[in-house]
Amino acid sequence: RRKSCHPHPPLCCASSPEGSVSKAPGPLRSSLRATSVSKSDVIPAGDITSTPIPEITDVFPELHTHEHIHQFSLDHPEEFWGQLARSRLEWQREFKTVTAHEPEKAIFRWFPDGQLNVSVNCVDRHARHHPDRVALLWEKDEPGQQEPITYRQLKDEMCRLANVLRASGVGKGDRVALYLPVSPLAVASMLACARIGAVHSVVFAGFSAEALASRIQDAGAETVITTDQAVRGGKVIQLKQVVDAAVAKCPSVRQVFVGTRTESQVKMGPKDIALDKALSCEGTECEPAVQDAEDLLFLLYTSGSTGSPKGVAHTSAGYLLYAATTHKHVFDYRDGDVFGCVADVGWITGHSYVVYGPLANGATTVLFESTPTYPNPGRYWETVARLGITHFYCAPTALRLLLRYEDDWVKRYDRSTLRVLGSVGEPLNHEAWHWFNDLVGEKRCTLVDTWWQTETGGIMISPRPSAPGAPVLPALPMRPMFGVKPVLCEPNGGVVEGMGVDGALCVGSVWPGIARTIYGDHKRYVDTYFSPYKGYYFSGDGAHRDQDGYYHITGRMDDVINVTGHRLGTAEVEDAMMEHPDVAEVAVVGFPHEVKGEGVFAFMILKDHTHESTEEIKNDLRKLVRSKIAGYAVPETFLICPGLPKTRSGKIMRRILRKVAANKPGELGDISTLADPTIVQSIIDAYNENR
Ligand code: 6R9
Repeated sequence: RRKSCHPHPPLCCASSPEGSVSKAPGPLRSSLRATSVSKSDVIPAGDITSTPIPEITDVFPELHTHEHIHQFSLDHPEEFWGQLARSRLEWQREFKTVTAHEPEKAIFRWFPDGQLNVSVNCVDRHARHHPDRVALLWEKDEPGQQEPITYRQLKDEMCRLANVLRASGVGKGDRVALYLPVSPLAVASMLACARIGAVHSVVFAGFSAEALASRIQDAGAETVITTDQAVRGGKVIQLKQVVDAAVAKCPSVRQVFVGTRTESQVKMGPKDIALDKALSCEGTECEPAVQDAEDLLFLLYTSGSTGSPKGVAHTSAGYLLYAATTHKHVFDYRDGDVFGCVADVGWITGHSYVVYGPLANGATTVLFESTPTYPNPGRYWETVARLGITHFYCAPTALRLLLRYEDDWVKRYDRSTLRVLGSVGEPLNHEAWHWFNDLVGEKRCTLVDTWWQTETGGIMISPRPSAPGAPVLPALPMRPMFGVKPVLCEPNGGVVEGMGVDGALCVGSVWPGIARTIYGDHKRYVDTYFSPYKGYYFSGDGAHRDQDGYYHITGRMDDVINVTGHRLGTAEVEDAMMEHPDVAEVAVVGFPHEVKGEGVFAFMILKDHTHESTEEIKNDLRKLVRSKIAGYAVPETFLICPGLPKTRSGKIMRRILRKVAANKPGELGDISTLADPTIVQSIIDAYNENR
């Protein structure tokens, strides 16, 4: 079926005949070759020819202060975002209308009559102005190895890949599942989808075959892109094998493109296509699809409190504008900076601040494939020194892990290039804030604790942007972004006014980055985000507004827990555990964990007729959760109890279990509404015996 042709040296992957993977040369696939690139090779100094992105005060010179601009963005969202969209994005057809929302149906439309292609905005226009500027700096898992990819190279590779997809029948609106390591191939694949109007669904390459399969099925994806293997922290992960197992359960899949990361021999089946060979047949020009502003750009699956993970759907222009604007103004990005966000591309942080935000702004963005402690706890800071990183954006869980090691792991590396530090994913506690700010940033960098969600598309609350010189306080995200109006609500739906108050964190404005729906289930979107508090978007988090009007996040209000920055629905873990034949009932809660933020704690009742030893059962359960979801979802503790605390209507009172799991039996509160209050003491006894 496929053309046979002379192999170009492809950028991403090796060409591979059926059944094996050959060793074609190519800059991006020299994965195991040591490349020593000096700092001067990778820093894009001297090639900055385009006009830098204006500061917000230059865009709105008639508004004199930050406060005025923020207020203007809330009072006149159409003028505010319209002006930014016109000046910062390249349109195929200019929009006339800025918004056409139907709030009562939770339908939001930004720039509905405008047309643009996201890949042109992220690549072509920069390749036109500064083709030799480094777009991607791939920090590979193998210590000391990096590969710079220029905008010209990225454009060529993206186009080749887009041509491969098009030639294979992938068209506008088709969903493509990406199961890939953090690599230029992952970025090129996302952009190639955008180029032809296909919708990518990146699945974090740590998810199990079953989790991948359910995401492929929900999206109805017919095409998958993966690699032979992945390497992370020196360990090999059998990506292709996981995909094989997933695809076996997905009849919708008709083709799997297999790129190369490690040059291992992988078995190729009838649906598998060697990506390098396919790429070598295609040229480096690819006409971009004409895309409506509201055409889908991607789906990203995330956990909710009930049911299966939901496909959060983002569209093109609004998402891109919001990712680019927040990247510029929260991080004070300037031309020539080297932006280091170490998130995996499988999470929203990777989408918005590794790929779309930085590339829309023509930045040099780092792709970090490794872990914070490989080969040692100095990895992050050694990378900062070697690549000349100016912005370092990571998760609190990594900071809490690293601060346990000697300060020398930080101090021995030159961090003088750093200007801005950022944190995302979970609350940043004081100890980690000070370690990051004082030791890593030497108290001279700006540290932004950024609060946002998969559903918000980009940063919503963060110390910057703000008035010049405005204070940054430890361990809270502080201030709303332009266009964002935080609202705190009471359980009865009323709005909590004033300062020094707590409530459910809602948003009372419509910003361009808001997710438009849950794929295939708009009702669930409405029910989850717009029904709890009428007229507002509900985040699922609680917050405190302090005396100065700054926001503190108090944590999730639903049954979602946050383990090492990964969102996990307790119901997902319970569902997986219930598949064990010896488990009668189970309730999973989160508990405070020093490094992970939250750990998973499982209370369970076993069936009477169990023959296996309880240790065997626990081992089986670990395997089960790992295979159904992922390693991070495996409970730290399995506690066998005689019963669970239930109300008379049979609802498990999780707040009691949370207190037990946190070892705070003195703070149980009122337990009189339980059907059997005596059960609580027997659970506490079981907990104490288990310690
Ligand atoms: C970007 C991202 C979203 C949930 C969110 C909240 C928690 C994120 C936070 C934070 C406290 C911060 N969260 N940032 N909590 N302070 N700065 O993480 O998206 O994976 O969808 O998670 O993460 O609970 O609701 P996502």
